[in-house]
Amino acid sequence: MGKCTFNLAWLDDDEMKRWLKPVANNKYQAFCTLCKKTLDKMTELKKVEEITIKAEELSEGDGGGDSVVAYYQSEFDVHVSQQASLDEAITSLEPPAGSQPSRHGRILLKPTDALSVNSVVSRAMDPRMARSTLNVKKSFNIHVSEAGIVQSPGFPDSSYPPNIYLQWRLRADPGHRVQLDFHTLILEDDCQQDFIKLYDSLAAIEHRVLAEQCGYPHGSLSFLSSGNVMLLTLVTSEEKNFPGFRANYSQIPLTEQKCGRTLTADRGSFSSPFFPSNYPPRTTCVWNIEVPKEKFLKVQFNKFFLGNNSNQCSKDYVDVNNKRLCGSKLKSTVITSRGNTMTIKFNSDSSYVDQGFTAEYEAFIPTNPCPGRFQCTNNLCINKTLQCDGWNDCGDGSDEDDCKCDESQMKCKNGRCKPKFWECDGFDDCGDNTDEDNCECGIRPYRSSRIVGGQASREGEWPWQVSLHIRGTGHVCGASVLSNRWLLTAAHCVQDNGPNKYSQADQWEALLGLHVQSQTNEWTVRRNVRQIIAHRDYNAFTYDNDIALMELDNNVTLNQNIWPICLPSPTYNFPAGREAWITGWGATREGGLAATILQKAQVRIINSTVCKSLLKDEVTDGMLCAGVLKGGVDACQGDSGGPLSVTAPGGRVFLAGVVSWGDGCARRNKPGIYTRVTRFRSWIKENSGV
Ligand code: 4AZ
Repeated sequence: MGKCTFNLAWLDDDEMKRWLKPVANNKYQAFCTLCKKTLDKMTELKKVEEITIKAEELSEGDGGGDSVVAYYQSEFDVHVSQQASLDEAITSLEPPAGSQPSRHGRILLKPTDALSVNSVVSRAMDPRMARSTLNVKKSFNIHVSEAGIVQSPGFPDSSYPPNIYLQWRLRADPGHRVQLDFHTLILEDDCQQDFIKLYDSLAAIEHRVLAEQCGYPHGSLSFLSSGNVMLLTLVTSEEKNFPGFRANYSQIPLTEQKCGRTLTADRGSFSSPFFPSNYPPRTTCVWNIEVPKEKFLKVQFNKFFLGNNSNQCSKDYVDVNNKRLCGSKLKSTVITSRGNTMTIKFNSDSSYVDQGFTAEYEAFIPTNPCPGRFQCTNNLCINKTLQCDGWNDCGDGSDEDDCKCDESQMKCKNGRCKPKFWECDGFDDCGDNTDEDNCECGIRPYRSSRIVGGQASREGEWPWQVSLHIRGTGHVCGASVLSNRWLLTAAHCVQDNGPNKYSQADQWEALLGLHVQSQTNEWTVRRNVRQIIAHRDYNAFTYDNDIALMELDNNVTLNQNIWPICLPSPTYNFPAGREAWITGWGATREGGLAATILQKAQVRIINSTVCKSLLKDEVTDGMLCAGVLKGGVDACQGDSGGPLSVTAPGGRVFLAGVVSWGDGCARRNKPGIYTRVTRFRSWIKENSGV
């Protein structure tokens, strides 16, 4: 007999029939001795067809074909004050770690003609999955021998329903793993409300959780089981529902990607199994490196993501010559041996997986560790040209110490040289923050204190916001202050439109330091425009390169309501999920009227792949998506050209995008599209000097 697996609370009648073995007319025997309760229910069934149980359909794990894994879910209603004692009672059912199962604590049945129970594990359930308000509970059985797709209800056309608990039980053929790759995953940010949980099991048992995800996860979303089963669960809350997920499932032979081997070359590389996918749980790999006797070895871990640090690295870890590494390391880690051999062991426990590691090793002669190259303090060898180039190539910064700066570089207080371009970009490039001292942009000099779904801002809150007026018409577009002379706006704002000659500078008037349309005050400055420089590759059909500079006819004196926003360096990436603000006097609903008081609204940067999948029109690499996917918050007509601003960790505000286009305004799953300013950083510099 194969292994049988079930979770009593989830069995429907059809499934219960599978657990019966007809032994005589209308008499049945259960396969599992723990199914007593199921059997009682069975007797109510009038007729049960004989069903052949296929071992592979029911099997779990790879431990041979003659054992049974049975899941039994009990629910107890207890007063809050008794919860702790119930948990204690459940724990006390467990035999002490490492001990053999015995008849102590729990009776292990051993009927003569059925199964012998040799291990019973009891765990409390995740209370979020036992919520009384969950009104839809469903499970789906999927055999993954043929690849296919699993997705949340309604995906991608509508958001998932509230208050549901769904399970997808994924089974592979014996001798295979289940592979699950998420193509899209967008849930509510708060995991207490909506979440998915993946298990290396067919039941939602906590010691077999592979991963829990909510919001907009950034890490790898490709998962593998240790055996031939995996469980995917989705729990949602009462409100604020999001698009959900789509994932591809398939199976791969267990033998594929056997990890660990013996390495004898002078240099080489290796990685955790299935990198960059998450490694499977319950996996051990050993690499033995052996080089000629006169050489020593060093191994460098370039990527290292092994979950959260655990006590003494007892969960997932890498062991290098008996030194354990665990957790996640953002910088390269180098370990050197004082001999010609090295043993590297990777171990993952039964729960919570991560992306793993990549490593390179190299043999070296102890008297000349880096022939022809620079030796870092951490023993890494790097190309000499990488010394003093502003980048931390060693990982410990030693290649940037004691440098002589050239003309294009600035000297940090700590002696390091960094490209001048990096000054005042909101990042501590020096390591002692001296590249960010005495900077001027992106601050709010004075704070006394449309946009759809926003709220009125306070005066002086967005001192880089500009209102661009066409003489005789009034407000048409937004713009951002880059300096006392230059503004940045959208190219589509400055295109001729029939009789309207928007490309001509003399048609425009820029109002800086404005708060309420048609109410100027002592801080408001009105300027004519000297010249307009629209990007020459602006495409009026696709809105690609939707960016333009405006030079004012006279410099403005910065004041408490007029201040430049910072421009991000070209290499900066605004990560998906990052909070951003949109501001403007545009329409407060699609097709609606423009706002009089400057409006503000909070949105989030949206992953480009997700964004491309949501919009019909092309989203190019020069565009950035931001919004609130459930709808209701967005830029709209009249906000174009205005800023999408992001506050850097140091508190200064950076221009991430220029309001460009969208599919209507504030529609569900239709984020706003912004010109990606980092792409145009050098174009701005070349054309304005800013
Ligand atoms: C516009 O017409 C416009 N929802 C700007 C932004 C968006 C839509 C329209 C984004 O100026």
